[in-house]
Amino acid sequence: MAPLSDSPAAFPPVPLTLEGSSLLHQFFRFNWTAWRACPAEHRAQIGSRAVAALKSMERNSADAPTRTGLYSQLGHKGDLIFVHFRESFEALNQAELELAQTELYDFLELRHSYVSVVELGLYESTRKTYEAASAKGFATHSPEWQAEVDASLQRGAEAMKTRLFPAVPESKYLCFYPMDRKRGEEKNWYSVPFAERQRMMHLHGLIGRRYGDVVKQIISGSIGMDDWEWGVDLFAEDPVVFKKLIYEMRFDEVSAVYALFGQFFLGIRLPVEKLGGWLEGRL
Ligand code: 76R
Repeated sequence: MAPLSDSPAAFPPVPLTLEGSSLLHQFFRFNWTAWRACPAEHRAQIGSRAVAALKSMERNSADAPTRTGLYSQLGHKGDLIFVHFRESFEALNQAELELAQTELYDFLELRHSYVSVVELGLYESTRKTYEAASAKGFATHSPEWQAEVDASLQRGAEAMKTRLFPAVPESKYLCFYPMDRKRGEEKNWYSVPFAERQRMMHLHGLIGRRYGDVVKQIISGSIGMDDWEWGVDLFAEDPVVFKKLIYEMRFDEVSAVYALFGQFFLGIRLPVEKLGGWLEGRL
């Protein structure tokens, strides 16, 4: 069978994706002035109650995977970052509401947030999936064609379960930023033929893989959910690795020509049990 053309009728331009955990990033400024104005015994009580509440937010039980990561943030953009990974948007909103019930919340000023869902882009297998469905003689977007595609996605979701619903990595450093693919008059990612995008994403993956043992990357999609198209979470033991990886990627076509970036946020992992010390100025 001849390869499918890139014409939209034969081959949808959108790559298949698998979606997993719902993600909420919250960036807070801590009101140190109000905190210091609070009597010491009151502070101790608020702190220990917050630790108790946040512990169950961090993990379901002592040996369960981390589902909310707390970070001490560097710079003026904020002081505390909460990264919530949940199985649904309801559960995410529940975590948000629970946090708001703590007395500690009275000292937190929400400076920024980001809502997204873990996304695995399937540039490599999309073509095969579409071609296999068409090879059976099904017209693109017909119910039979859609059933083939859905079955393939179902198998993918099963195989990728742990990547779709990851724990928050325990790495010491977090780097988060949102990004878009360009939709300019001259350079528009969304009008580039599929095969060309697939080629570029393949090269992107090759660079990324060289950093695979020092960086854990979690890409989340946010089209229709927040102001940018993707959220990029990078986790590493050495923050310089973020700079090296992102610098190298700037020279890669898909970033050099098609990427637009939002604000960058950097945090140092703060296990909840250390929050009491943090509130007294100790990392
Ligand atoms: O998921 C995979 O491992 C498969 C290959 C792969 C995809 C599909 C991959 C690998 N990425 C994918 C998708 Mn990525 N990634 C970024 C950035 O700062 C920049 O210039 C770009 C920000 C980094 C640092 C990074 C790192 N990636 C995406 C997408 C979705 C695009 C789409 O679908 O059009 C975006 C926006 C994006 C951006 N990527 C990797 C990494 C790393 C380190 C890897 C290798 C992971 C590994 O193999 O362990």
